[in-house]
Amino acid sequence: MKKMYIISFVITILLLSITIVGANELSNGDFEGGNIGGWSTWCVTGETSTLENHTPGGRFSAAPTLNDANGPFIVGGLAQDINGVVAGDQLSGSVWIKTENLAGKHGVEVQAILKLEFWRGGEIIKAEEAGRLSGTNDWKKVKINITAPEGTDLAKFVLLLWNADGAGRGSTGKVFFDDAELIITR
Ligand SMILES: [Ca+2]
Repeated sequence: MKKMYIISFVITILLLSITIVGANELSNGDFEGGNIGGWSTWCVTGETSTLENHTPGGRFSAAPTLNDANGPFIVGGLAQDINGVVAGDQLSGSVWIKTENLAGKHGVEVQAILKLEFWRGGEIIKAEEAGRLSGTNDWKKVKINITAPEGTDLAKFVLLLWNADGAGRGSTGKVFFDDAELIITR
């Protein structure tokens, strides 16, 4: 019996040493705090919305809008810094996005994007995007799977609003983000 315990213990240690899959690295990724606590924002209002028939689940989602319809801001978003990410870490990021008549002025698009950035010494060294939704879309889950590059000292999880044309400033319509998740496997 003792031998069996030892064998199962050794097997458990081996399995743990092969892959360690973490929990969601994001705080308030489902926005069920009824606010955007845990997220930093730039160039957007940070309102949250209560939604009926909410496909991903829960009551609240983030509903940012570019915060100056006539001003110079053509990008904005919500972000979280993820410390402790090192080269070779496997990052799996996802978020649900819904858009309603999301558009820019003068017919240009405003796009809702999931973006993962890797930083070294205060500069972006690698980034990947998914989504790029504009117009009207029902809830859609977008995902990014990516490996942290050499030199990474910080990762950022970004929910981005991006206007395709600087001349078409401002935006109309709505975008909703919900159930943001970042899992790190190392
Ligand atoms: Ca939610």
